[in-house]
Amino acid sequence: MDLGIIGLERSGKTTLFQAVTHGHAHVAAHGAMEPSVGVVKIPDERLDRLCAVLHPKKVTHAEVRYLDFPGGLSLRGAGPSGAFLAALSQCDALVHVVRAFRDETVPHPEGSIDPDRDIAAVNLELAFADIGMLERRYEKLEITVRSARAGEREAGERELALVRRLREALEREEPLRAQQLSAEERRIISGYQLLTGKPQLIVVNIDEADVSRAAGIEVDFADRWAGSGVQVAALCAKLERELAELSDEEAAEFRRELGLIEGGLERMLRLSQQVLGLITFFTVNEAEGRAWPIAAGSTALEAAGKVHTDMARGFIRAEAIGWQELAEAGSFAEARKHGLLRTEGKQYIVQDGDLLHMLFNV
Ligand SMILES: Nc1nc2c(ncn2[C@@H]2O[C@H](COP(=O)(O)OP(=O)(O)OP(=O)(O)O)[C@@H](O)[C@H]2O)c(=O)[nH]1
Ligand SMILES: [Mg+2]
Repeated sequence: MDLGIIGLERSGKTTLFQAVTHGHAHVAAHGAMEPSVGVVKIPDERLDRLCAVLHPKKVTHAEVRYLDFPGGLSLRGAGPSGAFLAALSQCDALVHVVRAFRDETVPHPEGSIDPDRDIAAVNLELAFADIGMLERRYEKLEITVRSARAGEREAGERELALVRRLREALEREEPLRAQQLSAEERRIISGYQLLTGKPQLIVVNIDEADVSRAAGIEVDFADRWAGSGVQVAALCAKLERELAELSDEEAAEFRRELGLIEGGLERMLRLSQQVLGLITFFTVNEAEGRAWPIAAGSTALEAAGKVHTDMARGFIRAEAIGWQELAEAGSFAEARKHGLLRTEGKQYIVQDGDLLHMLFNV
C-alpha cells in the first residue's frame, strides 16, 4: 500500500514523513524530483499479544509505504507537474497535510492560517488534475470510436458518456469518491486512477500549544470534511517528530504529561488503514506470526491468496478464531479442545481480528 503525502507548500509534509518513518527512509537526493519513500510498520497490539502467547520465531507487522514529494502544491504558477500527478495516481490513498500551526518564522504561501480554505484549495487542484485527465481521455476515445466498426462502437459510446458525466460532476465540485457508479462503471474507470477517487486522510497539523485540544479539533474538522473515503486526524507533526526520537517509555511518559491518550502517529496509521477500507487477519505458526491487511468483505479464499498463491489454488478449508479467544485459550490445541476453532469454507467473509489457519493441498 502506498500513501502519497500532499498539501500546500510548508504545511509540514516532510516533518510528518520524518515522524512517521522515524528517519528510516530512502530519502531522495536533494533537488531530485522523485519522492522520498519510507516503509512504516503498522503497530498492532493484537498481533503482539498473540505472539506473546504463541511464541513464533519472528513477528511481522503489516507495512505501508509513505511517499514524500519535494515541494508542495502551489496555488500559483504553472500547476503541478505531469510527473508528480502520475506518481500520485499510482498511490492507493492520499495523506493531505493542512497547516493549522501558527509560526511567524514559517511564512504561509497564502499569507494567513486558514485550514478550511487550504483543504478546499488542494481538493480543487486535485479536481482540476482529474478534469485534465478526463479531457485527454475523451479526445483519444472519440478518435477510437469514430474509426470503430459499427458493432464495436457501442462500448466506446458508453465510455464517452461516462467520461462526460464524471467530468460534469467534477465541475460541480463533486469528487469521484462521492459519485454514484455502477460496478460496471467502476470497472471501466478503475484504470484511470483519478485523484479525487482516492481515499484521503486529512491530517490537520496543529500547533504545539493546541495538542491538549487535539481530539476536539479533530471532531470539528471531521464534521466538515470527513465522509465516504475521507477521514480526519489532528496532530502536531513537529511534536510527533520529537516524540519519535524518544524511547517508547519516554514517549509514553511525555504523552501522559500532555494528556494525550493515543499517540498521534498511531492514530493516523490506524485511520489510514480504515480509510483504505482495510481490515486485518493474522496467521501464526512456529516460524512466524504475521498481520495481513485485506479489503473489508474479502473471502477466506482471497485471504489464502494473500498469503500464498498455492494456498488459494489448493484451498480446502480454513480454521478461524478471533485473536482474543485464542490469546485467552493459550494455544491452538487448547482452543481446539474447547471447540473454539470454527471450520470455514472458501466463501467465508473474513472478520477484522480473525486468526486463520489455512488447510490446503499442493
Ligand atoms: N511550529 C510548528 N512548525 C512546524 C510544524 N510542522 C512543520 N513545521 C515547520 O514548518 C516548516 C515547513 O515544514 P516542512 O515539513 O518542511 O513542510 P513541507 O510541507 O514538507 O514543505 P515543502 O516540502 O517545502 O512544501 C519547517 O520549518 C517546520 O519545522 C508544526 O507542527 N509546528
Ligand atoms: Mg517537504
